[in-house]
Amino acid sequence: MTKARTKNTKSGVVRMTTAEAALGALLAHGLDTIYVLPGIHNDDFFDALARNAPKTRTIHTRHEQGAAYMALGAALATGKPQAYCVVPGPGLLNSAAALLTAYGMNAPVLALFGQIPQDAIGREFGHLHEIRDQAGIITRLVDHSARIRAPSEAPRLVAEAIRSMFTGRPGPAALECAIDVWGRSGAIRTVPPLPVAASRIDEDAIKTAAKQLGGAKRPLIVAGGGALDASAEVTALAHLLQAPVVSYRRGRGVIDDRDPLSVNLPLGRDLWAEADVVLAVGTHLHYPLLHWGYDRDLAIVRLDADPRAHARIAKPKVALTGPAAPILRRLLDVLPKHSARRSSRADEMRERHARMDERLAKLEPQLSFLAAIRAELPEDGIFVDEVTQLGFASRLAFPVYKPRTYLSPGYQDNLGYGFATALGAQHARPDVPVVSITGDGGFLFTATELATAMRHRIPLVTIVFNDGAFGNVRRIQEERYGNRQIAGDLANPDFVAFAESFGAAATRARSPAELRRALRAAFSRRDIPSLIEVPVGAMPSPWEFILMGRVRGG
Ligand SMILES: Cc1ncc(C[n+]2csc(CCOP(=O)(O)OP(=O)(O)O)c2C)c(N)n1
Ligand SMILES: [Mg+2]
Repeated sequence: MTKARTKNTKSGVVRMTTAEAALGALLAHGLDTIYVLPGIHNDDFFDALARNAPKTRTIHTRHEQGAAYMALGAALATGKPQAYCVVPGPGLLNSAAALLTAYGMNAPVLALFGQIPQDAIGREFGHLHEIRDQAGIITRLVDHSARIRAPSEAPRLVAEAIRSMFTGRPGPAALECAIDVWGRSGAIRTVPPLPVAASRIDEDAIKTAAKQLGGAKRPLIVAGGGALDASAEVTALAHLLQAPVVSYRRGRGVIDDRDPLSVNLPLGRDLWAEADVVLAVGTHLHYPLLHWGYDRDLAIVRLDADPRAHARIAKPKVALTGPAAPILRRLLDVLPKHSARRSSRADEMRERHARMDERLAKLEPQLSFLAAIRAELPEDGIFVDEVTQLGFASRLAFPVYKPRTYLSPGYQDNLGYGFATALGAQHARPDVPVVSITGDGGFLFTATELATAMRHRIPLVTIVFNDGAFGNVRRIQEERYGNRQIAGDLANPDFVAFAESFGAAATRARSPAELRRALRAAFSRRDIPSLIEVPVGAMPSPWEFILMGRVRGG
């Protein structure tokens, strides 16, 4: 920490402010980047950032949701903890949709919230940005939260917050600190990063799981976001068992889509109907259990980091609790004893894929635009999905090759998440191109963060598919409500002129071939953001391939 403020007292103990102690603890955890929007409650923390400028990177946004979504994107793209810092009350609430999304996506995002003066908390004096029961609100958004009440508490509370992000159900954490506490000095004893307790592997459950899976005639694997760090293990199990792996949104990329065993949601449903044993890895099993159904003939082996998750919808035959990779490695050790050699299902799967591709072919122009993006985006480039027609189709048909190269909002599916999340991903991974696809509706949720991309030179490439509408809403009203249109048509800016007014590079592409050319130029630009507007009309509905009916359990 800076010499100006810190003073050695006795060994291992130094005198510094709460802000300096908290920042020192973040740095000790390798967390050197903070996405922020400043304000008086956090001025002392920002001064600590300024004093430590060479060691820290402070990325300021134009709205708190931008800061929180950027931290989310950075966390998703790297798998490492990322932090954001905003003022209390309105600042917290402005960031809340992103924090909620981080919770849904199990993303290690640390939120640092300011607070009104410590002694005034809960007394409703009408302090600037006061909100009733801020701590209570936070506890509804994240599993782990605390208030730093004194300088000496800061290192331990930061270390505990970061450990919590990787303990049990992974996910975000939050710390509050009052305006008059950040700058208070005290004797600080630093706390080294706290080890995440290794979870004990339940050998009995592993053996039962191995027997179930080994004896399965039609095994199926369902991979969710909890399998992202177990790609090699899931793929090895799939090969050993000749079990197809179904993934959708968060689990995309766990298995390489060039592997014939990788299947999309509708093909996964066909296979679910036939399956006798399912291995579910890090997934809510929402669509399979709630939409497709289950019965006694289906044995479910369920692996989840959160013991509360297993039996929420249906009790599994076998429950494995803990992080996916070590548990699956153990399963891979034991399984050969219980499983016969199986013949390859590659030909069968290729045929099934071909038939499914024929059904999906009606999703045009979505598929051709997605093919154009895939053709230009390098293998380890990152694609950031949105709640838009191209996004829905991408979840079914955009080939993904590696984990963390396809970022999708999961069950929150919140419109407007994409652009700022992609900015964070591109900021955290400057070594690979990142492409954000958005509708005209979703883009304008955070489009002002183009200013942030310019200020911090983030070379994100954004494609805005502009149909002049909340297209999804419009189509639902057309199909289900006698075409009584309400609240769906949009008055848009000229997106090219809009982006150029920030200093970004911008162009229009009217066909997949034009999009490829525009993308090539955009990916070669590594100093400023690029926007490509693609004017489109109404597109065919993807919902018959997503919201599908029951195939089991009557
Ligand atoms: C936070 C949030 N608000 C509202 C919705 C409901 N919603 C889903 S899709 C959509 C319209 C999307 O419009 P656009 O981004 O232009 O994409 P398009 O469907 O036109 O391709 C809306 C309003 C949502 N998913 N999330
Ligand atoms: Mg639209």
